[in-house]
Amino acid sequence: MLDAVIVGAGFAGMYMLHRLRGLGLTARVFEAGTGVGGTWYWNRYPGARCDVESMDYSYSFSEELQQEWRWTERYSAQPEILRYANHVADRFDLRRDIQFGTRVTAAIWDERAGTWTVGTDRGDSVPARFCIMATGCLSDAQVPAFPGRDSFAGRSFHTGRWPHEPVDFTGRRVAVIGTGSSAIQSIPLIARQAAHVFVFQRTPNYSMPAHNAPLDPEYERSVKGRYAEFRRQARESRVGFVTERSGDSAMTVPDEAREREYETRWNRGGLGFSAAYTDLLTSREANDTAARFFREKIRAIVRDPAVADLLCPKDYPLGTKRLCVDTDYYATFNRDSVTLIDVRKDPIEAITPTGVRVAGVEYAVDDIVFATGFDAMTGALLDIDIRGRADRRLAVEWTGGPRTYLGLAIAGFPNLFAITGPGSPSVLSNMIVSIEQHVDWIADCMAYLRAHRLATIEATSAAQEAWVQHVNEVGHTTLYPLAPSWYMGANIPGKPRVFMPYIGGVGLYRQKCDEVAAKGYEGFALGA
Ligand code: N01
Repeated sequence: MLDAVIVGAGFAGMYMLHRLRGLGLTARVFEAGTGVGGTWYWNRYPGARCDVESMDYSYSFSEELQQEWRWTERYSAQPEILRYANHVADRFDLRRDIQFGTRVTAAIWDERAGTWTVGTDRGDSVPARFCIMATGCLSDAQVPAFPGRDSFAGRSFHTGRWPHEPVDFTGRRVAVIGTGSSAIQSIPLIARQAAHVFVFQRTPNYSMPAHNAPLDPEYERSVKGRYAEFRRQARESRVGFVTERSGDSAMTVPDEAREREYETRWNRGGLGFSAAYTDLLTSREANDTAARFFREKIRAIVRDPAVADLLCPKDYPLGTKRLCVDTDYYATFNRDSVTLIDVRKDPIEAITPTGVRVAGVEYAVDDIVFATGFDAMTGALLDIDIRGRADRRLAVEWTGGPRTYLGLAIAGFPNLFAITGPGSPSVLSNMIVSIEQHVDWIADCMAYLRAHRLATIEATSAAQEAWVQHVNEVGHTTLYPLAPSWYMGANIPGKPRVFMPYIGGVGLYRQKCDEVAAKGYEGFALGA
């Protein structure tokens, strides 16, 4: 009997396997892809790149690994991150316990045996004491049900399911549907090749320049010289990496000083912009100052005023949909070969065999790129038939939105853990920091159970309800719920509108999780 089944061989699943082995526990990982890397295995679209800096976005658990691995750019591109994932898999000999090309379809709790039975699309039926979901928050790719979606006769792609061979767009007419991070990264590169790109935009996004560059060797040396401290600060920070945080309100500084600060941050690039003032994500008035700054930037870059206006976000606060980080996104709309089409007023009517139809006009294309996102945070979990005590189905338990204790565990589902699940900081943080924290917590918990000869651990309903309420309350002290974002489930028709991640901050959240463990797993029922 295995101690654990781990679902997914992305960064979470790989490290989970490594930690369990270190405890002398047995585990098998099931992975739908043919290789490791999760997000970085699937998202191979042109321009795919991390928006967290390379020195931050990497494992910290091995000093040798973090000292020896060399990143080449400030922000790593997908192929390099995938090479890193493969290097980690080889270095720690992970592959022998990973079954690739196998999708987990069911996880059923066997009340009498006190075990999970995990079923796969390959016919496996594997019992294990624990089931650990390392299924990722943005892994369930979605193509909206556009009328005629499957009638298109040309090539079509989803950014999150990109082919493994390079796709050549030279001389082709390409439709890109969506303007989230994936679209914003890929459009400039597709536009360099294509004869024409038609961008179908429903909601414009706020995007920061990346100012990507080769990694400064001096910076690399300095971080490596103090990596332990650098990582400690990241773990205790709000978002899992250290960024210069001001203690001021945007409304208490003079206008010129505020503009200067925004300019400095724009020139620095990246996600640190929202840390410019304490109230950018809590006060609409403060946020408006930053949003105005962005709109002016867009208008200064994009020559055609009508196109610039269409690219300006106006009806939701900056940062409440995930801030994007780009290279030449707005400038790409200065190309004659790029056309922006507003599908807010007139939604896409249909996909036809030869193109995309909007407001009675057909845009004839050879290729369609669906950059239409994911059923975030809950999709990958609910795609699996998960049944806990008394045959309770997770899909039913979560009808009104996800309910977890600490984003890690679910009442009624003993010995089941979710890594970076809804109710934890996950998508609002540097994912690798959050992954390592969850994996370490779960591994420590399993070691504790073994040491105390305990067979099961299960969140109590009371602790779960209190946590759900806390997550909700903290979320609603911010502006986040004002945007129709995937954080709110708003991108999936019919999905409950609940702010899913925990926005209390990575450092504070870690403290809470550690306190729970220190108090003998407070809020959990432990069974012999
Ligand atoms: O997906 P998205 P993504 N008709 O959901 C549009 C991470 N990530 O893959 O905004 C027309 O953001 C939709 O429109 P709207 C990052 O966390 C990180 O781009 O719903 N359009 C939107 O424009 C990110 O947030 C990196 O109105 C439709 C787009 O499709 C997350 O992944 C890179 C539509 C989907 O955007 C997801 O990003 C890439 C419809 N029916 C991704 N349905 C980096 O590290 C949807 N859309 C840099």
